Amino acid sequence: MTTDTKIEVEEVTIKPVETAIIIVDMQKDFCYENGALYVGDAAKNAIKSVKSLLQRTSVSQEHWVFTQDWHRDDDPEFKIWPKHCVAGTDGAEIVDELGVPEKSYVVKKRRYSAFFGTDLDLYLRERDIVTLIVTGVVTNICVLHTAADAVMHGYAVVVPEDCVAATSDYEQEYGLRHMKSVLNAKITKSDLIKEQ
Ligand code: VGL
Repeated sequence: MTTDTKIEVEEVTIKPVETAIIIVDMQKDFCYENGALYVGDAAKNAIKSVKSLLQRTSVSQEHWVFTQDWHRDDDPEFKIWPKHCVAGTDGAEIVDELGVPEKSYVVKKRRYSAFFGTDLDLYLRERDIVTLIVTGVVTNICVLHTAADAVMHGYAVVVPEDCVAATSDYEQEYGLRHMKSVLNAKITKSDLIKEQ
């Protein structure tokens, strides 16, 4: 499975000082083969792409936001999905490859959207952020719902397709298509993101 889709990608120019990078749920339960809800090989490619995006961006580490799905043991979401990302478990840890910098912000969330029941909007507004580069897993689930809430809150959303992953090409594509056509997100590739 590849992360390439038939969706037309566009070059995007961002202003680093007013941009945040959201790294959604890059956790062991989703990204490692022995994880409780493994996304598949596409997640490994996404880790590499996110890592290299973070290495070359001049967006401040303070504006890198790592989200963690962080469930109670009896979370009602487990009626939909197998148990995953239970608070405090190893599977809920962010993948070792990314190494969360001290200055970065970690948002623990119980629902698909990183805005729901968290102070993410407040954190971003206090820093005058207007654009979010949304990356991570799963494209059609937490990435999509976070992107949707971001747009509802008035942020411009950019999604580099190589930095997001889903369990099938179909889901990758419909997630991206929805973000593009319904949310007006800019769909790009990480090497097509230019800085002003
Ligand atoms: C997710 C399924 C269940 C995600 C979270 O991170 O996209 N997917 N919980």
